[in-house]
Amino acid sequence: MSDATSPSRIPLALYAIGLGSNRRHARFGDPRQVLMAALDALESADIEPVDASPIIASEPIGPSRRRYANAVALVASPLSPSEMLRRLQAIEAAFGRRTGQRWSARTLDLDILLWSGGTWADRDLTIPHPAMASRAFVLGPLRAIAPDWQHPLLGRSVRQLAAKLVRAKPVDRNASAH
Ligand code: A4P
Ligand code: MG
Repeated sequence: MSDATSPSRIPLALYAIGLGSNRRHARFGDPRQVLMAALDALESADIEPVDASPIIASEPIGPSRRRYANAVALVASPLSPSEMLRRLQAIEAAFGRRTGQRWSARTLDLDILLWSGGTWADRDLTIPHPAMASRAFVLGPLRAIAPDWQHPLLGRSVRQLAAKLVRAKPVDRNASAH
């Protein structure tokens, strides 16, 4: 059945890509506009956009004081996870990302959140993204476009993880009162 010469027969993987920005870009504008430009930049001969969440504003986690714009995109691609990471890093660099300052204000941060192949772990790349299940700025947008995607390690859907995260906050204080 396989026909290696037909582009339509190349197996495509689905990726969920997290986008974040909390700096203006001289040409594109504020963080929301940076993300819109980044969503355009993701599309290429071998990266096909499937869906994109609404762009949300979120309070910063970590030392940076600036609010973020965050979104999640679903893309289909024949690229391997390592190739996809390199591609995302090239896009970050094209947007003027400064490297070497972890969690500093950045023009554009692109993370691989989930991959239809399941899990991946090497020196440069961990999939699922280790922090995704604890981050509302990831799970909120991801739920808008892929609520039924199962986290391969936690065995729960994105919808379930998001609901758990929302419940976890008020429960800390009120739970002991009941
Ligand atoms: N890496 C490993 N796994 C992955 C993956 N699944 N996707 C490696 C992407 N990269 C992955 O990342 C450092 C290295 O992680 C990469 O070289 C890659 O080989 P980085 O993007 O260069 O550094 P970073 O982003 O500063 O660090 P880190 O730990 O990735 O930070 P996060 O987790 O990306 O968090 N608050 C709000 N509200 N919204 C945000 O978007 N983002 C961060 C950054 C902090 N607070 C935030 C937000
Ligand atoms: Mg990152």
